[in-house]
Amino acid sequence: MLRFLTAGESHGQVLTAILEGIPAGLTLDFDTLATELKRRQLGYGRGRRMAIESDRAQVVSGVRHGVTTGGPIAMLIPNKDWENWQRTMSVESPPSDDTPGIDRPVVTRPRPGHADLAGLAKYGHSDVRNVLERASARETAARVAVGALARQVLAVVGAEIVSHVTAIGSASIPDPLAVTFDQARAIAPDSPLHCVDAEVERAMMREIDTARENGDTVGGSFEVLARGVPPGLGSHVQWDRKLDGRLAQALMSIPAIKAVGIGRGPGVALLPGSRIHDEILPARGTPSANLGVVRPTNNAGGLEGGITNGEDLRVTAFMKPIATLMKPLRSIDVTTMDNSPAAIERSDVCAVSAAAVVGEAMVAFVTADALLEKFGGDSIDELLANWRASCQRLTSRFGRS
Ligand code: EPS
Repeated sequence: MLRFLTAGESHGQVLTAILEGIPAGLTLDFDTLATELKRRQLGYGRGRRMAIESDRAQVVSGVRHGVTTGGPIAMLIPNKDWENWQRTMSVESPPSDDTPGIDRPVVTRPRPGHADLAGLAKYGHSDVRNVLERASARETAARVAVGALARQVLAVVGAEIVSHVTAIGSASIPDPLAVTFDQARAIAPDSPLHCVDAEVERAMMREIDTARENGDTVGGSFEVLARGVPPGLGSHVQWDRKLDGRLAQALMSIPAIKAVGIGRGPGVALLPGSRIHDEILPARGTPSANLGVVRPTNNAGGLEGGITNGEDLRVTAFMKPIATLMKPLRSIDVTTMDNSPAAIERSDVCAVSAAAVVGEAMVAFVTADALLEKFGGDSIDELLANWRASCQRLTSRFGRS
């Protein structure tokens, strides 16, 4: 079983992730870890915080001489901005006289759409900061570090994950399912919004500009694709083993994600069965054949009955606009319960392209978990031996090439 926890506040000293269940014997690529964290920081519409941070994960356990031991892997991502927040975020009370930074006033005006009001009520706080610091999407940097290691497990069996942004506000690509894995993978790493269509991307940037000019924010959607995922991950036999359910939960847990679609997603409700279900044709020697068959369409997004069917996994997540508005919405002051505009915290106008990188990380984590569940995961050698045996069984049964 693969599992992880994160800890850390947006302006605290450090973000922490503990990942347990990575098999022993995996030679880690630390450059990939750095690259993934960098990718999450990019994107048109991000705020000033990203100019301050240059996220790096320090691996402090579970690895010796570059190779995993099978023990829990702890990673630390320092928050550079903490230097400016040491007094406000001090763990000890009161902060010592020589602690640098300023003492910021308490936050009392909850932002509609953020965790502020519900969190304040639930935990009995009087300062919204006690909620917002942990609810901040800054936490997703730790998830991307986790995902970067999960990807390396998937790479052992040749599985890869990419993403592309499908909509920002009203600017969208017409048919996301028509975008191939290779097209999504070919997007330049420094592209402004990680969209496959340059013209649509310009329209997306205009949506962000308009929102910024209006003191507003804008949401959107992104699709995550996984190629080379072995057939047979997840199971139809019990509700909590269905991989589509597990993926949806993982993506929904990303801040601001309000809906998840598998394959054609909500579009399946609009078309008859004859146009939704992906027909099964004999492969007759087609080199790309999977399970000895060809599927002319992939509306199912690589999952049938909650089990991977060997086609590309395709999952879309829909993100609401960020809750911090420079032209704030109506709210209250929780000290007086009188009308008051919501608080303004430094924030992003749009973070959909960053969320796509987080989405890849969550898909990598869930898929790697399901992979280890099926093939066993104490060591990479064990995983590989079981996976190869499974490939052989499938080849002799279905002629998989
Ligand atoms: C984020 C860091 C945060 C925000 C953003 C994402 O930094 P700060 O609060 O210092 O500007 O930019 O968080 C939110 C959008 C949010 O709603 O909390 C990051 O590292 O991604």
